[in-house]
Amino acid sequence: MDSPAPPPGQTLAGYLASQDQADASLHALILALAATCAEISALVARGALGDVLGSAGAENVQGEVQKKLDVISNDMLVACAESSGQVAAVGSEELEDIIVFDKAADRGRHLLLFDPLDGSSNIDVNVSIGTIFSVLPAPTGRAATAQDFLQGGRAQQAAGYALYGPQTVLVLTLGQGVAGFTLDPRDGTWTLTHPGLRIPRDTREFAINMSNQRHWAAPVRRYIDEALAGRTGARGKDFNMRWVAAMVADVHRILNRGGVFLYPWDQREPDRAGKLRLMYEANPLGWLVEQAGGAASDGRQPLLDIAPTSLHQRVSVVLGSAEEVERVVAHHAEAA
Ligand code: AFP
Repeated sequence: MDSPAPPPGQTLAGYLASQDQADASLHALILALAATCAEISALVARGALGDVLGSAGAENVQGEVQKKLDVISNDMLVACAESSGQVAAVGSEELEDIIVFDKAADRGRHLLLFDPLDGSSNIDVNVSIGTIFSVLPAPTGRAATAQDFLQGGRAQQAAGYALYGPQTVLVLTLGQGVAGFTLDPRDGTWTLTHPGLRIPRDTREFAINMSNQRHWAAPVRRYIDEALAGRTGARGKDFNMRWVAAMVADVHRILNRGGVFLYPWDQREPDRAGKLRLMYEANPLGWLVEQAGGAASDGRQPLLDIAPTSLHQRVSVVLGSAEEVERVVAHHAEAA
């Protein structure tokens, strides 16, 4: 049973102190991450005035051109993890290899994974972007290795994101439901404004990049065709569509009013499981969605049940309102 939702108006520190799970080092890490996200938010808000827009002139491990803000926010989160003293090692979308803070010692109880700036293509056009993070347990009695990061999504101790939109919000789960906090940019404080977020089981809204339609597998085409057919089709209701091109923003909308998000495998690169990354995008957001009563799948199995094989592993993603995710999974099962 989930704990009853705490009252709105609490500070982040107060909320953490009220949780059943009294893990002081985890709470200290979350407070440190929240403070760094508040700093990133201030940089994002200054935009061109802060000389943070545009390209950094390099590519990341995914072969994507890095934006200045990708690099800046990555460096800020690495520094935050190290100075917090709670983290043994970090992995990031922007770093090919993990960083171990002390190779000679058992330092920090957690492993931290992050996508420092999700939705990079939105930065220069002033559309929502975010930071996603996932916290895993670190090994004890020895320094962490890359292998230690390959833990399934159900091993996460905390997961969350900061969304830099019209408001900056921090949405968090420690495995006891999902809570949302709003940043007051005047003093950098986070206040609980969205306790006990729940995703309705059904919806009339989907999010997918429709320009890839001709490349999708048959079960995904069938699901979207049925939605597009509207009230005279198999679904008997009209659907609306949204696509922000920042998963963190699409997931935030789904956590607040329901919906389903898909970034499926497609046949342009058949050997690639999908576009999105399992460890620092799909797993943390998938856990948040499950904790809010939704479902998260790769079309065949829950995202959180996937046994990871590499840090930058990609995955096909369907998540959001449970009824819709179940339908996509059923279409895949039928096709198989
Ligand atoms: P970037 O961070 O490289 O912009 O990618 C964002 C993202 O991983 C995810 O947040 C979006 O949902 C998805 O890619 C958008 O992809 P398309 O540009 O193919 O629509």
